[in-house]
Amino acid sequence: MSVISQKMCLVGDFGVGKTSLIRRFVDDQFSDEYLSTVGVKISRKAVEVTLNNQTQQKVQLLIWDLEGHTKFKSIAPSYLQGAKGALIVADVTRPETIESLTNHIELFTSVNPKGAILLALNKTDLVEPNTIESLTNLAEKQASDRVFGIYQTSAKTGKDVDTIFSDLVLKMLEAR
Ligand SMILES: Nc1nc2c(ncn2[C@@H]2O[C@H](COP(=O)(O)OP(=O)(O)OP(=O)(O)O)[C@@H](O)[C@H]2O)c(=O)[nH]1
Ligand SMILES: [Mg+2]
Repeated sequence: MSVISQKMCLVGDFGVGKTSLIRRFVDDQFSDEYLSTVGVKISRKAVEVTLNNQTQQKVQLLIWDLEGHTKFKSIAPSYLQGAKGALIVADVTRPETIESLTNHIELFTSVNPKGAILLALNKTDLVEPNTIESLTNLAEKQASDRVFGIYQTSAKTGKDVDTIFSDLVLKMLEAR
């Protein structure tokens, strides 16, 4: 079976849980400690997915963990180049991180017009279900047609973490 190499990026405001989602997916670990990412860190993971026509495909994922965006510092567009997909992350305990989803979506799409985007509303272990619901509605308003789904995740409990990565990989392969 041939192996395809695919690049994806994790994008979002600082502290929303980008590094934690990757750590949960790649190592199945979580830490409450906050070590802010400086620049970019690339992780690798081999996954196998089932395509629409039922064939198995091996994928070598290159997961680019980008440092959080702030009002004063936006991420370098060159980091996004060549990515077939992005996981754009917000933090349900900080609604302002949901409001900045639009900027992240626009930046990623300007570099990769055909790239697939998944929105992850993270840290759902910390808030009530009705709060999550109203924030999901807010996120829906930010979504463009490149966004194929909005997921509610927790890097702490592992909720939907494998799902966001595998669903994004499938969309990235479709867009090829
Ligand atoms: N309770 C809870 N805490 C989380 C979750 N995800 C991340 N955190 C915590 O939030 C803080 C920031 O997480 P990071 O993964 O470092 O966030 P980041 O988006 O990579 O941050 P930058 O690299 O600074 O952009 C850490 O203290 C994590 O332990 C989650 O799903 N639930
Ligand atoms: Mg980080």
